[in-house]
Amino acid sequence: MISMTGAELAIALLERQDIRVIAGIPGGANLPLYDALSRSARIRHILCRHEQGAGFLAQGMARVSGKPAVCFATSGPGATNILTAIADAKLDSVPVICITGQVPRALIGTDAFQEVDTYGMSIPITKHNFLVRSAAELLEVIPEAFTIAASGRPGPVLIDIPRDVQLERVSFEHWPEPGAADPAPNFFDADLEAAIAMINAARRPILWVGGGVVAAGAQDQIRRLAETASMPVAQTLMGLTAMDRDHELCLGMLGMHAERSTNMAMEACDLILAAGVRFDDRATGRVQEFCPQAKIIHIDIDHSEIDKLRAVSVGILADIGTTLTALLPRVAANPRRDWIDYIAALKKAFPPLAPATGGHDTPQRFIRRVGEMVPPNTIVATDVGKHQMWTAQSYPFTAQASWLTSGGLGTMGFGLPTAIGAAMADPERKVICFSGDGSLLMNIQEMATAAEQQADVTVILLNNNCLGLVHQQQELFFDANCFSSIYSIAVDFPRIAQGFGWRTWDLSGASDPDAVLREAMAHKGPSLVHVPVAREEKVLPMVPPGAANRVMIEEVLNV
Ligand SMILES: Cc1ncc(C[n+]2csc(CCOP(=O)(O)OP(=O)(O)O)c2C)c(N)n1
Repeated sequence: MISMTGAELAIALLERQDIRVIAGIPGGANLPLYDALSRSARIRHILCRHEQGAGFLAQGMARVSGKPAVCFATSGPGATNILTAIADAKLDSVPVICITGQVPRALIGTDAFQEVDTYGMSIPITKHNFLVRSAAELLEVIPEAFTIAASGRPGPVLIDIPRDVQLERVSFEHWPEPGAADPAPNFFDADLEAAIAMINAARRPILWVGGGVVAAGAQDQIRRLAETASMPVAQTLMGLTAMDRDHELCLGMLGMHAERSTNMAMEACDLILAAGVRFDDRATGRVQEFCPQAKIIHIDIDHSEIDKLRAVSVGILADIGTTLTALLPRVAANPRRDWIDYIAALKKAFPPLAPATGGHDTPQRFIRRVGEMVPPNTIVATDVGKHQMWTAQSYPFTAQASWLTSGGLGTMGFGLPTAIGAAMADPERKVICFSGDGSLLMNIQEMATAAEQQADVTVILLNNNCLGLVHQQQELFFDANCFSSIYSIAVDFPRIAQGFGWRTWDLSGASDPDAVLREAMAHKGPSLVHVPVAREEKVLPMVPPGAANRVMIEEVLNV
């Protein structure tokens, strides 16, 4: 008979799930868990400075490893602080297991100190959640949480454990099996047949790839299908590492901040093979007017995505890699000269705004320059704003890179803690984080965590001293009434970073910015590169929110 407390059992079950790192912050309601964690020989704890930071650290670990990662928070404010990172994980399908402490069972519902209904609040922002009623339940709940988080379309699971359950003794005979992902559903042969026939018959097909391709690791099959069938590839924000950006068939990102030629190619296509995408409005524009001439084949692991926003001709509920592997040998090689020439003509008529080479004269060319200096498998994180969109447009992504961005929720403050988590999960790879001054301030306290862990993370701060993307929308859509988007003090970010023990470089006025950047990129350990950016620099093109993708703004006179 095995006997231990609920807290010891929870930690032992996490060890059996092969968890090596947990990010979190202790408090009254999860102290028994922390006490048990202190005795774990296998799990290292990363003490964050804010629970949102812990949630994003776990996201960084999960996004890079593809496996569930764990974060801890106490009840009440600890739990509410971490919820943003959990909602973010839900929208971007990231397998995070969040374990919160709760007030003792007898006090639940009494407005006890630091009591909030974490279970209730987390229902709509998790894939699943549990309120544990006894220590014995943990034997089922913890493995099941891992199964749910990793199966099908991944997502966050929250486990709320009352303090007295953590202290309760439990005896049991056998350890449960660790939770693992269920096998993916298989496609129906008839659907595959239909998809093959449609691809072979199409005259102007496009492959539209999203985060699901990256999660499935199906980049190789995507490239082979594109090359065999001469299908140009359009990417969602989450799918930017589904294919090398510099591949001749890659059209880059579609939608709100796409090249005009990419959105026009979508407009003209007669077939879309949509793989691992969710028809997000930032990608489709006004969805009723999206690709008006196209039939749609949709491959996705989540049945609720198929036919959700647009009726499709063929929906395939299966793993993308398995489906494409079965489909590939039956797709006819076809040069589709007319279609490829048409797209080349579009690119000539509407030359790309994304730079072909790096430099220091615009933020886009600067971002490309950074990409030219770092290895192709670099982990690239961003915050949210113009700098994020410039990175999406201009960074030379490869299929070996990892791209960590808050796509669905668009959470400022995502970048730094997620980049730290990425560095923890894969210390061998270079991790860079493009951030904005507004976003960096939202989780800047995690600089202390990075310094403590000596995380090899370089934050590249594109500082325009304003809430840039909001400022741009006010300029374009609110008659340049730039209310509350410009900061009136200039924060000295290098000094602040130095105060946290970071190495810093400043490109303001640098006579040889390439040399400074090269030195910064060669550095190991937490570091900041400060890059001043003019407020007037815009993210263009831009489709106005709610408009069809063909309505693109390409030039704006600065006001
Ligand atoms: C938590 C949060 N609050 C507000 C917003 C709305 N928002 C979107 S972009 C943006 C400005 C971002 O500014 P900054 O980080 O400096 O980046 P920039 O656009 O200047 O590159 C704001 C306020 C958001 N996305 N997330």
